Amino acid sequence: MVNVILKFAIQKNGRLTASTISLLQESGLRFNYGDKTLKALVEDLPVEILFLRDDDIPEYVQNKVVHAGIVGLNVVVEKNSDVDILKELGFGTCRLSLAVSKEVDYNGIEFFKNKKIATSYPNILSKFFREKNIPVEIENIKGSVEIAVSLGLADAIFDVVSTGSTLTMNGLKEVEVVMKSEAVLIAHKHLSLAEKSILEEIIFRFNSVLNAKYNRYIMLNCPTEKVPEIAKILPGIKSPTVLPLAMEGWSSLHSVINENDFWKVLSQLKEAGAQGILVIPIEKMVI
Ligand code: PRT
Ligand code: ZN
Repeated sequence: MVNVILKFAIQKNGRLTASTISLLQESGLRFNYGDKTLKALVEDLPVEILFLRDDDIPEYVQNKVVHAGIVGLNVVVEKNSDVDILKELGFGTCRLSLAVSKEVDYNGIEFFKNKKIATSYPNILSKFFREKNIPVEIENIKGSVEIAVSLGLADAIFDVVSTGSTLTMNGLKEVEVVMKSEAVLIAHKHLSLAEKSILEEIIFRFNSVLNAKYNRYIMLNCPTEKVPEIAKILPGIKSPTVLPLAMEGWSSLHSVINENDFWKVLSQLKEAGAQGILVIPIEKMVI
């Protein structure tokens, strides 16, 4: 049998690179890389990592130049690539928004009628306005989109926004969010069985890492009679572990909770009689 190697593309040098490499490494995919690395073999899995420009990844995956990869959803949608989007990875989060000069008295999407909008995402933008039946003129420019308005090149811009500080620095304000984006795992639509099984192993590992990242192990003490009430507040993976404490009538309750949910239920837990609450990070979590 021919040895199958899964070709996996990641961004070579950009905003997604560091988080992508951490996810791969936390998932036990070990490989050597440096500034000039273009490809690297993974030690214990039949996987080759290819370091590419993010714009090329969706098309390479579609054409099976590589089997799978990690790239921003915004790039996949803009390129209209015919690939499977398998998983949202929780980093590289941003939005694609319309912004106008902060002096503009903006009062709705009709503002854009017959206006000139500068963007590097012409496809997403033209689809958005086509669906709304609003005619606009799209100026396709690469890079430094934010200065288009102050240069008099356009009336508005459509670009990636994260904190919004670049817009503010350029005298602009965000007026419409058109889409939300984050890094996603994409794959070729027709992988062989062998290629699929390697990819499934990678997805399994990503899930263990990502589940662990957003969950916490929680331990607390409470009067034993309060266990059912507290267990209801903390549903856990299946049901919480309850252990007797040395002090008569008291128990220790252990469970898993999403970090965001923890802050929401903290006061409920205290009201229900929980004490000595400990919240601990989880290294890996296999459900
Ligand atoms: O060289 P290569 O082509 O591989 O990289 P690139 O320059 O095309 O992309 P890169 O590395 O800038 O971004 C890769 C991906 O990161 C994007 O496709 C998005 O999915 C995601 N991402 C997340 C962002 C941002 N956040 C972001 N803030 N991409 C770009 N930006 C830009 C934004 O356009 C603005 O100009 O960063 C600037 C600062 O944003 P604020 O709002 O935080 O000020
Ligand atoms: Zn790019």
